[in-house]
Amino acid sequence: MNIFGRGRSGKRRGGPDLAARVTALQQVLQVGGPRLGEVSARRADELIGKLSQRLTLAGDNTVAALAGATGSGKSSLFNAICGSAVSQVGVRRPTTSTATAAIWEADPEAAEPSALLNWLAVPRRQLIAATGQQASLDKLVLLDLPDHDSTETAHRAESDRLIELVDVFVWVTDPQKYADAALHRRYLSRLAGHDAVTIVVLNQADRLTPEQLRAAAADLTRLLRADGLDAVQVLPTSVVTGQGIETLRGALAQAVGRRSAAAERLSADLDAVAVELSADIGTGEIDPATVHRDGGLAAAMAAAAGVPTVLAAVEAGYRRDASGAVGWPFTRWLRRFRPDPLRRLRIGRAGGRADAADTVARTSLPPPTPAALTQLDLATRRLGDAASAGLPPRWAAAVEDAARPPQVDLADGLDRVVGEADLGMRKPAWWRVIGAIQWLLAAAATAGLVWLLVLAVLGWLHVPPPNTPYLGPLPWPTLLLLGGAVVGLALALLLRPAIAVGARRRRDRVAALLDRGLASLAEQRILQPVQRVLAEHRETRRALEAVRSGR
Ligand SMILES: Nc1nc2c(ncn2[C@@H]2O[C@H](COP(=O)(O)OP(=O)(O)OP(=O)(O)O)[C@@H](O)[C@H]2O)c(=O)[nH]1
Ligand SMILES: [Mg+2]
Repeated sequence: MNIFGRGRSGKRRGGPDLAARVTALQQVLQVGGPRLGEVSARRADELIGKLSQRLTLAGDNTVAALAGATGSGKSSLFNAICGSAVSQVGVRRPTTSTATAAIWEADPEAAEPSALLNWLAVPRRQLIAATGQQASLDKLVLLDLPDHDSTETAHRAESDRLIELVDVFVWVTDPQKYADAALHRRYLSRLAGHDAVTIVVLNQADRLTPEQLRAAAADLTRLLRADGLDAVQVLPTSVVTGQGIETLRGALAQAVGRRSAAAERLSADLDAVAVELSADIGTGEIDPATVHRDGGLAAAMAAAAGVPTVLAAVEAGYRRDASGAVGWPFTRWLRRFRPDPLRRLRIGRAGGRADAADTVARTSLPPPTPAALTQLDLATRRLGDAASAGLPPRWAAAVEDAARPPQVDLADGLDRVVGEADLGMRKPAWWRVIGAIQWLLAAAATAGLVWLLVLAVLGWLHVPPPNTPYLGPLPWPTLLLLGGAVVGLALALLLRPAIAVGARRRRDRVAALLDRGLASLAEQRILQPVQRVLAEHRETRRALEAVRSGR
């Protein structure tokens, strides 16, 4: 009889790929880190330890354990399978306080698998010759465990410890205790998915009539389904009448013969841990490549960085410099009364740049207003919310944290972008040409003025004036003075629209430059950290997929 569940027994599960699945689980823990739940991560970590130990001890042995409530008949069944009174059966409850191991070995020369037994830490051992009726159990290590419902906490601890380590569980229950809620909650429901390595025995069958036994078995089967053990069948036994003992022996022989119970148990453990971890990881995340600095964030960063103030200063600075270079030389001195807006903000001029060794850019831009900071905060929060859509809480929190770097850092970064930007305040070539023409015109006007003054002084002194040359009807000195002054002034006035166009163009160029600077700041401080968390989530999720057996 195949009591290991429908159609599963022949299928070797979890064998060669176990190592790959363990590696994947290690990757889940490593990449997922603190964003996994503590309990599930600790279980996974313990499982990795157990797996590597059990796999190195693999050998040919299959370890099965008789577990159950006190008085259910574990020791009696153990002795019945061993064929002799190896374990003490008693009327005093509980009877068994330390586990006993029976080891079936056909080869009389073979030593007991001491490494395995030491790992299990079971000191009481009985070697049984696997010959004759016992031959089918060759390589079985059967443990008689203390009860799990004891008044003695040490019994329960020992039972729990070994239940974690064994390959095959034989749950021994009896007509009185099979429905015990603690048994189902604490043990059987945690074995969901371990159907292939679980045997459930309803012992003391002799205490029931055949109808009662059928009803009890059906009831227990229903409870097992509710525990998530979908394929486990209930095996009725009686040590008194011998009912079911051979079937139980056959089931154990089958587990030993398959030689894969250890791998199957570990595989089921991996599946259980994967299910637990999947709650911490979820089913998907948004594509990291779709995380962008949308309009809201770009605008909020620009406002917080004081970009509008900078651009206004750049435009005004250009006008000021231009009128200094190409304006009418006679009114240029007025410029002194107009302060340099860029120098005032300590940006764009040599003095305003942070020197390389200095870690803090020091512009004198007014600090971002509370309203601008609120906008920035809102924009990063929105980005964090959008990027964390569909993630379990710890991952969502990690994404949101990444999207919101400390405000001081961000403000410092914004100031740096503005402070370090090359605002391109070089003087255009045409300024120099026009400037030279202006100087020539001014020089001509000045020469004309001096000439006229000399003529006037000579006239006042009644010294006969030298001949004044004429150009047409106009004397040269007058022509020089008026021509120089009028043409210079006209030139200055005519160039005003050109200066306005130049100022706007420079403003646009600086706007684009600052936008690039802010984009790269957003990239470094916000988008990349968010993308990194999303990429790690994806990596963890994919590693978890590789942990599952795919059954
Ligand atoms: N009628 C009947 N009595 C049984 C059967 N199996 C065991 N018993 C009796 O039940 C009592 C307990 O049996 P044990 O084998 O010591 O039970 P245990 O599960 O090992 O108990 P602990 O060691 O205390 O956990 C003993 O008196 C047995 O004789 C059975 O199939 N039918
Ligand atoms: Mg016992």
